[in-house]
Amino acid sequence: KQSGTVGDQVKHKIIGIDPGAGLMKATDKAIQEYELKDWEVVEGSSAAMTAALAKAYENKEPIIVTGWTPHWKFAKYDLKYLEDPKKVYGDAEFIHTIVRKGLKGDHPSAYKLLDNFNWQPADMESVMVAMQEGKEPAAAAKDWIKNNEETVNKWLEGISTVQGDKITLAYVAWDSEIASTNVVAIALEKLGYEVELSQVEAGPMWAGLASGDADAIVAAWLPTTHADYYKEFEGKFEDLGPNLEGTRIGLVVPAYMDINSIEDLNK
Ligand code: PBE
Repeated sequence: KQSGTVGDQVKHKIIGIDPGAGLMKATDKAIQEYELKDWEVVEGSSAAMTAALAKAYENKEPIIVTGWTPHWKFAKYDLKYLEDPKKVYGDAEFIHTIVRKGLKGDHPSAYKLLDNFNWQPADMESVMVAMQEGKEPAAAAKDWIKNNEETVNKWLEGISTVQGDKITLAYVAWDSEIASTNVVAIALEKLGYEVELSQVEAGPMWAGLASGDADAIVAAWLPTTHADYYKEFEGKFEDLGPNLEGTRIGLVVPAYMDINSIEDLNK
């Protein structure tokens, strides 16, 4: 049994991810709203966060991370979201596909495929689990596409093929978006596109889409997580709507920890 308050046990640290993530902005807000005065959100990356979680979990040590669903960590570990009575992290939301202005005229086939792209949280999670188990993202995506022919054929149905036209997809190295972006890239390749994957930070991802440097993203968490970016660039992109429904963000802890709510962090 751990002694001291939860804050003492984890040295008043919440293990965060990349600073541009909406989840990080929401966590800063949570610190304010729940008056977590001497708490610190540690900036890092998705990979650093999951490494810290793995290490703590192996040793049954306490840890608090910024987390989201869909994510392989819920398949691998027994975890729970801390309750958020003030709803700082919003409700369940959607992931949207967003394209640059003019894509429809320039690359109608890619536009149609991107508009059709739609899958379930369990699909995304299965690609993430395969990646986590050591598969290269492209190979994990290929396997998923092979095993889900019916779904993929629906995305591709009736769309004319092209001959090596170039499409750039921007994304952030969040495990969920590595999965989705690789799957869409392979679907585009089936149509004959040559796809470049451009890994950037969240701000540059949105800015690149608005400026036309990137053709599309499948990584827009809305209406809450990326609300600021959406507002900042609104009018400079085309929103094709949700490609996945049922995401969640928040503070996540191992189930063996004896706390249930963000409010408990103040005790
Ligand atoms: N995430 C994963 C991102 C969106 C996708 C929840 C880490 C974010 O917080 O911006």
